[in-house]
Amino acid sequence: MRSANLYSALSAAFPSDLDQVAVETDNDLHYSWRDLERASAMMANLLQALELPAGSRVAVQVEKSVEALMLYLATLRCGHVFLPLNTAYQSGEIEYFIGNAEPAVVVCSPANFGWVSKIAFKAGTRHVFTLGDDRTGSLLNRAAHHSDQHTPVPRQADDLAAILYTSGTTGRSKGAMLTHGNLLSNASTLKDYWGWKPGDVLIHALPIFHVHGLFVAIHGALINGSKMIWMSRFDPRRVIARMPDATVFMGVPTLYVRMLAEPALTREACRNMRLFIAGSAPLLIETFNDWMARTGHTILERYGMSETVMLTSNPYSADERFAQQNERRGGTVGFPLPGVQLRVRDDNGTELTVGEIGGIQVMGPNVFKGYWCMPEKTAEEFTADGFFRTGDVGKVDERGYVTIVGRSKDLIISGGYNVYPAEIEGCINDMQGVAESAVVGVPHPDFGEVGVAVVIAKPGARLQPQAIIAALKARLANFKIPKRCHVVDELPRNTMGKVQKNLLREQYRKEFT
Ligand code: MCA
Ligand code: AMP
Repeated sequence: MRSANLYSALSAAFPSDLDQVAVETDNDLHYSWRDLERASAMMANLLQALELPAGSRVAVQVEKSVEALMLYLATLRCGHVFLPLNTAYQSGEIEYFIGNAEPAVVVCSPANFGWVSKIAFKAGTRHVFTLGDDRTGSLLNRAAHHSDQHTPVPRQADDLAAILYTSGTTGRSKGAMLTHGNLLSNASTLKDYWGWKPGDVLIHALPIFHVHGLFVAIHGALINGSKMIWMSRFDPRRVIARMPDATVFMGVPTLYVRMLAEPALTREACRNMRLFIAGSAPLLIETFNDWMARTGHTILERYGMSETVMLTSNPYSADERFAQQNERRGGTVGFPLPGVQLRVRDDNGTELTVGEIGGIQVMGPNVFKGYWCMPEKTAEEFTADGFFRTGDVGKVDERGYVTIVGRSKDLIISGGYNVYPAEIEGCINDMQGVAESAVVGVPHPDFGEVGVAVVIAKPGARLQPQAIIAALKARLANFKIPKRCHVVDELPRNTMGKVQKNLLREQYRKEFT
């Protein structure tokens, strides 16, 4: 049977002239397609020499670099499972992920080797390598001794390629298991849907430990043999300065908001650009309209999840004849992608019709295999007839455009990162003198939404909001920290005694706007 290894499909799309530039970095390094191929082969040979069991996890918490991208490709090549981790995660968070996923290999930044290796060895990981963002570290030193020729290990479409941790609808983080088939089908669909063409150049300014930067952006460029202008971090001025050399940009709404604040963002600056894509969080209609007015470009908004990769997208429709019937509509996330079935159901599971609001359920070749080692959780999130419950609430209009109107899951999306109030509340409730807490998301001009913590003290205890924030910073990734904390006498409750978060959201709605 033909191998479905994702790397084979991606590399088949590399240009025939492998000496062309594949990645150009912001510190002016140029990597050719041959460099990607050979360096990832050396890393794959290193991983294979470790003689790990099939399906071993390779957990990676490193700063963004082209070598980190090569490590992802190497993991695919040798058929292991890539497990990327946000660089903001602190030791308690890393301990949970490593304990849960039991990776055979952990790769971390040289500066974090002390604490990460301690956690990894304690959890039974045998191999811990380092990888810096300046081409340093034991991973590269060791890979240098291996051959630069490597044949990708045959994989079936159903074999795991990656695990991405997400909290799904409730509770502790769950590892969403994505297969080679999930990722390849989505990448191929998006290549056609977004009209990728020869000569396209992508500005890559997103982190590479989540679906958006790692899969949507990188696969998009690789499967089209397109060059990437690679930015180690997002800087609005640098992105705008490079637009004349590029054609495609992808970002979370915060990136668009920040670029709009730059006077350099003009029609002229965007003259060469073909497509601006947004997702991961709701794009405000003001941002959509302002972008159109300033640049002449209509942002294409799409919607997806870690569990499903991309689900819906506004149309690309470069063909002007269709522009009127098939336009990109602000405030909507477009149509289900080809191959994706999407339906809206009420709480009783009854199918809703045009314009009615309910839970969004999906099915398709892109939908994940389940949560790592959590068969019950997986079963809970699927309907009897095999649809995945997204936890997003939305509607479909008469023309088929999908609009997300909210979420049934208690989730805050801040600057494109997911923050689970239950996790933050758990940390606050553990603090001395705290009786109870509630964390709610409120509008924020830069991050779209941010958390506000509302805390009640135990009788006789005196709590300082700043001390609560400082204590959280020591335990959690920085983007999860509530941007404000209020100590109050009581929380609003319903007759069942449950905290009414909707009232808190309303009360603090204008905190930042
Ligand atoms: C940084 N900070 C944040 C966030 N990022 N606070 C809330 N939300 C955030 N997202 C805070 C830090 O805690 C810090 O606060 C201060 O801002 C400066 O941190 P720094 O790292 O320098 O910030 P930055 O470089 O300006 O980063 C902002 C950013 C970044 C560029 C918007 O958050 C980002 O790259 N977001 C993209 C996330 C993404 O790729 N999401 C895709 C997920 P202090 O100084 O107080 O410590 S994939 C997904 O959702 C699905 C599947 C999909 O559909 O794509
Ligand atoms: P993640 O768990 O990081 O994969 O985040 C997935 C969630 O991000 C989805 O379930 C949605 O709630 C949200 N999301 C992604 N894209 C959009 C979008 N374009 N509009 C609104 N919400 C989005």
